[in-house]
Amino acid sequence: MNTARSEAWFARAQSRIPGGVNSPVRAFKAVGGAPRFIARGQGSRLFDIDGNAYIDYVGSWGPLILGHGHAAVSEAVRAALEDGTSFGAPTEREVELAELIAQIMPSMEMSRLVNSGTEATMSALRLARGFTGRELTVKFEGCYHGHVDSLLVKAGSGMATLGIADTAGVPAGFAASTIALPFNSVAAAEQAFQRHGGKIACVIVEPVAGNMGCVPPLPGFLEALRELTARHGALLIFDEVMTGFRLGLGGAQQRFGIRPDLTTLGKIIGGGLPLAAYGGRADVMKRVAPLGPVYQAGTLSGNPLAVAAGLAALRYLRDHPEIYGELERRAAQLCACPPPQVTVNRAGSMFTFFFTGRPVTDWESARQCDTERFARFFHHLLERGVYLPPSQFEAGFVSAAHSEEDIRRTVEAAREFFEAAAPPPSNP
Ligand code: KE4
Repeated sequence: MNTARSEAWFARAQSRIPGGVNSPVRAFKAVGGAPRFIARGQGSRLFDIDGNAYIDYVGSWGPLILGHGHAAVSEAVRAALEDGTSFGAPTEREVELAELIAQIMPSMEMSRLVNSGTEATMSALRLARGFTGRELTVKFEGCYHGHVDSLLVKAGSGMATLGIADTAGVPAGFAASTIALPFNSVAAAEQAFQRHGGKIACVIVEPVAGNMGCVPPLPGFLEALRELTARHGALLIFDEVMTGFRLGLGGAQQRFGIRPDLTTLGKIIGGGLPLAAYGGRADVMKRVAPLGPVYQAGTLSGNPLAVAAGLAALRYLRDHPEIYGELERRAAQLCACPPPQVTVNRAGSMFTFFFTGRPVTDWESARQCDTERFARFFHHLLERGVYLPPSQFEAGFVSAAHSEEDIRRTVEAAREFFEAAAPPPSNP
């Protein structure tokens, strides 16, 4: 496969962009080699600048559930562009989007639009602290909620101890306001509340984790978080930036029947343009400026082009509910019968092939994976025109544009890898 132009542009990019990319995971550091520079996307395909075509399971990291260049979204953006790009003033379609979100996710009685998932989670945390008057946050190891200072932490020495920064540049005090617990551990959550209960402002969780790879909640885990937060007067925040409109139109909260106090949304909500939101209980949201004392603002919040794209995408998903059954079928075909020493986790149309023979239920089990073997698998598929997320610890996504043939080709390429790598059968 010729990738000369991508390699040349990647080398050129290094002098002006850190690592040559505008988001770290895109640099292929976890799998090696040079990232592909993309010329365009269409349907389930990406096309790089060397003319290679790929079946795309990254989907811009989740937003493109309808596939690349969907007509409903493109036409909506083209029409909105005729009227201008940004006004810094309220527009009708922002109200229509807030109303549609409340219809789709009844827990989101009120919402505020922002530009990224990071902005959404950062704002939701500030609101939770402002509403409760408390300072501590509980999060879970392996869950990622954007590059919010206080959430870039790893667990302290023991269970339920205060966090320590997991990146340079975060003051110890910020990290110390966060308790990082093992995902899926009810016992750890109970212990944290026993120890810090009255000081915990909120628990923030990816209801299906996607940022350590795809790790669904064990039965009872989300229910326990709902009960614990209610009992102790803390807010439950579902970070549905990835799962919202992905696991079903109503996201994880619909799938698992849990009503969080606040929800953060991103990715699909913008139809591929920069748009995110946080929202939830009206009594909580009414503390947000200009109504209340919790400040949050944004120049391009509710941007007309992004909102037009998001409205078109969500309306299309609402009006074509059969899409979710199709996504389920395609993803199930892709993830059927994993080979030995591979654990496949899937929730709806998000999935991860973990290179381990053990179940993966939290970060501790995820990080045991053979990342070298994953990297070889990744490149084996890439060479055959199948583009998985370039990291063992990311979720892949099937879109409504992926065909039966796409899935068949992908399964065939994967099977070839596993058969080539399989030890010869022992003589009977
Ligand atoms: P953004 O700021 O990247 O829009 O959203 C942050 C975020 C918040 N919450 C969840 C559950 C998320 O998955 C994300 C971002 N996801 C990553 C993918 N693992 C974005 C890809 C990237 O960082 O380049």
